Amino acid sequence: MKYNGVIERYKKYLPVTKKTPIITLQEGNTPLIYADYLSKLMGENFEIYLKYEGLNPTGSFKDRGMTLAISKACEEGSKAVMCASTGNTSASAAAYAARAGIKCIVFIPSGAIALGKLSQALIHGAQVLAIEGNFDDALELAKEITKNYPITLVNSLNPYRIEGQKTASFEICDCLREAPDFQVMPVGNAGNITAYWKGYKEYKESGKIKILPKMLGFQAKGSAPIVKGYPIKNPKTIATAIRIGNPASWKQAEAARDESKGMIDLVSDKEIINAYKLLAQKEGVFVEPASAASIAGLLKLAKKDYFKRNTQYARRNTQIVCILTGHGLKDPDRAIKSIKEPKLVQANLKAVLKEIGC
Ligand code: AN7
Repeated sequence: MKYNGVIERYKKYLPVTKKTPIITLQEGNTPLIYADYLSKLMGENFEIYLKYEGLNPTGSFKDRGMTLAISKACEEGSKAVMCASTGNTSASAAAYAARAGIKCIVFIPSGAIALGKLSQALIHGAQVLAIEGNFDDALELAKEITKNYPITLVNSLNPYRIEGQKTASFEICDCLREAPDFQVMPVGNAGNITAYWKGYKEYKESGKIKILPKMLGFQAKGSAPIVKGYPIKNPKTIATAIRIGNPASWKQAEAARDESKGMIDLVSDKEIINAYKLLAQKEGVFVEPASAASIAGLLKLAKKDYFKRNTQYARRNTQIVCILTGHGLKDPDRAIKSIKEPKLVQANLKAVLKEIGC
């Protein structure tokens, strides 16, 4: 049967009816890639998997929630949607709104979103306003406006976003035939950790899985309000997607952490860049910097023997799933800045052979 996106596949678990118009780009069904290099690096008895969400239609996990948010907005007769975004939400909202034939307005922090994401919001025809402030300022504006005007907010405060995004945990469980022991992921506005945890709990209640994973979330060091315990006024990090100082789903993220006996910790920009290069060069998987926070977190905890100390099921290998939330091509500038630029060589055989050491 033809695959037709996460709503059709998981409608049993989603707030849709026969009357809901399904606006889809066939999002979801992303690969769960076995990480050879990382699994070996972690040592015997560990299986590391990469949930490559960068392969969604607009290049990030946001499409899972956006298909449902836009479908429900259409069902309710909305003619316009709005979001504040560090980039990926705006790219996704713009694409799904275009497909639905409704207006999309996005607020982005001026000068602080990656080039690929900006190009997406623009080419899909959204009205893009660069706000002279950070993401948190932009979100406050979007909340205020959508409270008073007939425009639907499609940030993850919109509960349909969370509902759609929880389908990623269903896919992981369907693939492994059980939940993993640990799930590692970046945390920004904290909608995604909320969604995954909701998904795992629902799958357990429905008898599809027997265990629940420990949820391990990672914020960037200069933007780590949940780790620090207070909002950050001027969040900083090269991982622009997660440069968020006052997450909307703060409480729900803490609940996911506490109920699962996991943790929310931080990683430095340096650790993020090292993990970003390692993933690209050892696993062949190109992600944007925010997504590399998952791998930076995995390595940070591994160094402290966290996984060995917290593994409960000695009978089988310990399975760890790392969520890779966005594609590397979203932020090509960062890739080029992280590596030496190509060397200029004359167009003659001798010069080229000398350069490549032949
Ligand atoms: C690649 O697009 O907040 O913790 O406005 O783009 O659910 O916020 C993006 C967030 C991780 C964090 N990885 O997820 C936005 C936005 C990538 C992201 C996150 C984002 P949440």
